[in-house]
Amino acid sequence: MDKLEAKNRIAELVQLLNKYGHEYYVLDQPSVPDAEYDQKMQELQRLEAKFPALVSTASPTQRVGGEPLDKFQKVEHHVPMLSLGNAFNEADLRAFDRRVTQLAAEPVVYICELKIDGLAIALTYENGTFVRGSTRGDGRVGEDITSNLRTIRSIPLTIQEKRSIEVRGEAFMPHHSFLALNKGREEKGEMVFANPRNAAAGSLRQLDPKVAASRNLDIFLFGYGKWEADSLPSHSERLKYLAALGFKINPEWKRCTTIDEVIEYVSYWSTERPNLSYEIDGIVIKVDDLQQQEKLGFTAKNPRWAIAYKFPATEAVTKLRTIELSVGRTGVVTPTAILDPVQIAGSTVQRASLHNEDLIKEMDIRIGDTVVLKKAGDIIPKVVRVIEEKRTGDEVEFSMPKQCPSCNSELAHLEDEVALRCLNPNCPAQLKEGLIHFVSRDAMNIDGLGEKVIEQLFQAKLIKTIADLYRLKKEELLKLDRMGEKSVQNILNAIEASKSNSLEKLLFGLGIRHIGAKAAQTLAAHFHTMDELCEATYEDFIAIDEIGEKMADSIVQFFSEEKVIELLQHLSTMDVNMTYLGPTQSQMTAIFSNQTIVLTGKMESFTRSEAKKLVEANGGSVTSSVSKNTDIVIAGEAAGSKYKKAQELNIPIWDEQKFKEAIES
Ligand code: 0OW
Repeated sequence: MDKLEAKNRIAELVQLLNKYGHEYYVLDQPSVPDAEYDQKMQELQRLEAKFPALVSTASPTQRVGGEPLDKFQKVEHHVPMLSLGNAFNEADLRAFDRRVTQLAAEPVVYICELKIDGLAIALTYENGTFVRGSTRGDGRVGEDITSNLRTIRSIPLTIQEKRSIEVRGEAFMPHHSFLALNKGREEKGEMVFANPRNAAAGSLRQLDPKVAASRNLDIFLFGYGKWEADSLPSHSERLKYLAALGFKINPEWKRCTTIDEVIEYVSYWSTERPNLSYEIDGIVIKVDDLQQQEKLGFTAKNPRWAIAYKFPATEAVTKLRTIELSVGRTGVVTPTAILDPVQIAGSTVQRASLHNEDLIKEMDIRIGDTVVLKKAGDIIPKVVRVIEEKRTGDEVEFSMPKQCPSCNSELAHLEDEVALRCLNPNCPAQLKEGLIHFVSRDAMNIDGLGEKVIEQLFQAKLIKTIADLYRLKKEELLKLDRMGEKSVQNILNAIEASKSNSLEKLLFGLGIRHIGAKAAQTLAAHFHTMDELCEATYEDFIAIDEIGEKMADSIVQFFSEEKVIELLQHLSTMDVNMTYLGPTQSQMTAIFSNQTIVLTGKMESFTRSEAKKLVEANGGSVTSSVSKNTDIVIAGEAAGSKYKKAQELNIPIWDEQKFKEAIES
């Protein structure tokens, strides 16, 4: 292929891939399968590698930039990025309506929008190409974070008109990304983010765009910044125009002709909010007509033509009874507050992670304290503060033990970590957690071997190492409680089936420090067999883009351990596959990938909407009625007709415990 042909093909691929990206990330309506997108992306990468002079900034291969910055440049906003005045109740909203109507001296129509809880961003396009993105900062001066914003797939690199415009919106982290990010950080003994907003802000303030790219951020645009005058008469027309240009607009906006309608919209989303896959902290109400906006103008800080209704925080007060310690598979010792059960945001909470000793000391949390609880990100219960005035003097200060609660080995802090770790490789808790991890969905996916079964097998000394799983006998399993013939056979079949997994699942299941599912996939796809991996050197690993120094060190050290070499030999003799079988989207997605789930009955640990969110965060979709297309019915207490229908249709029925185990795995 000569240069001209390459130029044409590259232009064609860039246009196609940006179109596919818009369909997938903005409209959520992909028109081609992932495999076709990946194949065209690989063709473009090959052509650009052959003809580097033909690479354009609009190419989707250029989203994750080069070297990390050493600092962010400052950017001045020609049109200040204002904040919003707040309303906290119906009376505030009616007062806002009276003020606006009086000042406008005529009736006004409002546009209501969900108030996305992320961070405000400005995007500048010149001649239709994305050239700069910045944070709001103090409203007048922000930081240039263009390289990080380029990694957000729903931000178009070029728009449908070759015009110059600055648009504004809110970048955010969807719930499922937030949950996955915190889970990974907790496992690595790192500090977790308090809520999706902090996680999004922290991600966009990273100097290395590769980090931002890994955080699955998203954005909704909500208005103009600096623009060449256009004849659009209203804010709602602008929203439609921004969508036509290729921007992602939140679809829930609504035109309200009276303040009563606004109040109705606010009340609807106050209850519907937990069903969203992202965090909102209120509703933004704006006058729709742009001339009326002009007439109303601004105060020093806020537009007079807009207000933010803020939802009341979801908090509750309860007593901290005791602090339990758990030892994770990486040896991290995590303190958990055990609380008097309390209702908060629609579900019963009786546990809340306290993360580490530093936090307990910082907040001076004592056993017996009365504490304020909040649901961060609407899912994770968090101890916000102690109510000291309620102290009686009987409260007991807490200190982390010096010994591991499971094996009594000395606990230690590694390097600069806040987490306290048990370093004993034979610690029963770590071995057990390691087995739970090994059988979990993203690892070897051995259905039926949930936490409770592993616990029993471990206590009965039927398993200690991973290899023992493949030696389990039918009569041994039959001894476990609530284990009938059928369940035992299902487990043995699942163990046998796991031998055919592709290498990346085994690799992730081995629980190598700093090697998550994504890194395992990268390594498997790169080395193809376990032998190649075992023979690879530090240099071989560090040469792979996604593998950093810590990860390379950890892999080399892991494969040099005698017990690992022995384990791999055992697994190989038991015909556990150790070859990369090539990724398919379904192999990489989570528990409920492409499955239809029906929730019924009352669950102890989750509200209906939390359970729905967790199903969606793990690749499934929730429908309200049971049909032949239903894959699983998850039944809490007092499940009614749906339970019966599932039995009639012979659809698998999971109880809450099984759902929890699947999610936690
Ligand atoms: N967070 C939001 C949101 C929104 C702007 C326009 C003029 C003043 C506020 O979803 N939907 N619409 C606006 O409108 N602002 C929003 O968020 C603001 C931006 C700055 C501080 C808040 O994040």
